[in-house]
Amino acid sequence: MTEPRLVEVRKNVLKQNDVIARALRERFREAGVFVVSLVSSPGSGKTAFLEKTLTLMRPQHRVAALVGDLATENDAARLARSQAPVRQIVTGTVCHLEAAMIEKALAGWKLTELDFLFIENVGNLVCPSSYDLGEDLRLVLMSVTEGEDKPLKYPTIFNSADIAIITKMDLADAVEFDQETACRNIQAVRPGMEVLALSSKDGTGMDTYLERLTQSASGRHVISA
Ligand SMILES: Nc1nc2c(ncn2[C@@H]2O[C@H](COP(=O)(O)OP(=O)(O)O)[C@@H](O)[C@H]2O)c(=O)[nH]1
Ligand SMILES: [Mg+2]
Repeated sequence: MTEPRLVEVRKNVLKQNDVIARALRERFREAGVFVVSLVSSPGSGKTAFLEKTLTLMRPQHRVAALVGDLATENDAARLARSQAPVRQIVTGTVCHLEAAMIEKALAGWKLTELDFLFIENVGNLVCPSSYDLGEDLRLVLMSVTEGEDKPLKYPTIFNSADIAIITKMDLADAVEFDQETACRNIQAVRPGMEVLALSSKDGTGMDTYLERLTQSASGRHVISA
């Protein structure tokens, strides 16, 4: 039986994305830039976490960010407070970033002048999982206010990521967040997955995360001290 046409079209789009993502990965590698992407549901704290990351890293590293949203340039304005170069990608009706959007947004940027490039994806726990962006590391965020069961409900996004980040730990007690159950659920869908818990608000856990990040990057590239 022939496959429905819709499936065929989707497969071609994904294949096309993979070709561009592969070229991007090669460009990033040649330029010596370590690329980290962030995925999560809307409101999990991606922008707050990224602003904190850029601010803390900027004294030692050359950092920049791309941020995707369906509408507005609000997040780019928030991230720009870190003084790092930032560009907004407005996707309109598209619920995820694609490799071609990254390629276009990078126009004019000298990648060799960067150590780290961060990409904040559109807030969505479904669509971004299928699209490779050429990144070295993909972080999936879940906040303590979302409930411990999200990994069980959205396993694919956890499977497409390298590290799970539990955010808003400063609110954990107030919402009776059960970290043990959350971690067990993450391990159920992705055995062995690395999990970091932190707060962008009070800075808890940021040191461990930044150390982890620079360690990964130094394993791949020579980075500025
Ligand atoms: N208490 C607390 N609030 C946070 C934290 N991180 C983000 N928020 C708040 O959560 C809301 C959504 O955060 P935002 O960064 O816009 O999430 P995004 O949609 O994933 O980019 C904002 O009101 C933030 O101030 C955190 O670590 N602790
Ligand atoms: Mg955001």
